[in-house]
Amino acid sequence: ARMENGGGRGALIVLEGLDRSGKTSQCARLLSFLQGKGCLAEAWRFPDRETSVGKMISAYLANESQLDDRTIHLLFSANRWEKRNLMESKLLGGTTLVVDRYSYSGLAFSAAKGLEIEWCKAPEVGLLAPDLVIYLDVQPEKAAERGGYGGERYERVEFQKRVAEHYHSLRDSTWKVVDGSLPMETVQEQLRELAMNCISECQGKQLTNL
Ligand code: DGP
Ligand code: NA
Ligand code: NA
Repeated sequence: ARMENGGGRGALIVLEGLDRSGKTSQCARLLSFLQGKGCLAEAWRFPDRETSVGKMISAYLANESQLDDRTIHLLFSANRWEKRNLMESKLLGGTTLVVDRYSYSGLAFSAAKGLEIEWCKAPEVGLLAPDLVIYLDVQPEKAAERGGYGGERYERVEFQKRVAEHYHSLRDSTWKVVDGSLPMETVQEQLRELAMNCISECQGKQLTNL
């Protein structure tokens, strides 16, 4: 049966976690599940490397360019700002967005470099607040054993350990922590349940800002 949203808004669902925590594949699976249920849904990701700001970020991550820590922080934030209006109109139009990384990545990664958390938060204020943040919890050492690790700037175990500590301190009531070391299917089942509950619960709630 088609999942009716009664003309209501879509949910803003964010997945966060360390590099190689499994976010990207879980987002893709969650999207097909939701679409299979007849739910209007799209998968998004940040950084969005397609925009001109995103291309600067991508070059930085590939170590092809050097940027001051605050400068790259603001570019990551700008990359979310340039998508804010489209995001809002999709959500208000009833589309649920499953987003691979968001402002919490901005805070956790930049704070792990030593930037002050309050300074890091400032440019995120006014972006849309997620209805649900799912944190895929994987030990930094375990994540490092997964394929493809080590290709980009931040993919070093010592650094990811600091990122994990900052993520930990950011958790609030909208966060659900899922053990990302469980089998892929088990993780997916938990994500499906969290997402379905969130989609029905957000109907009566206003979209708000961070
Ligand atoms: P991904 O495309 O999901 O692998 O992300 C690329 C890398 O950039 C990853 O190491 C996480 C990091 N990252 C994502 N968003 C931000 C952000 O807003 N600020 C900083 N400093 N790093 C970020
Ligand atoms: Na990565
Ligand atoms: Na990813």
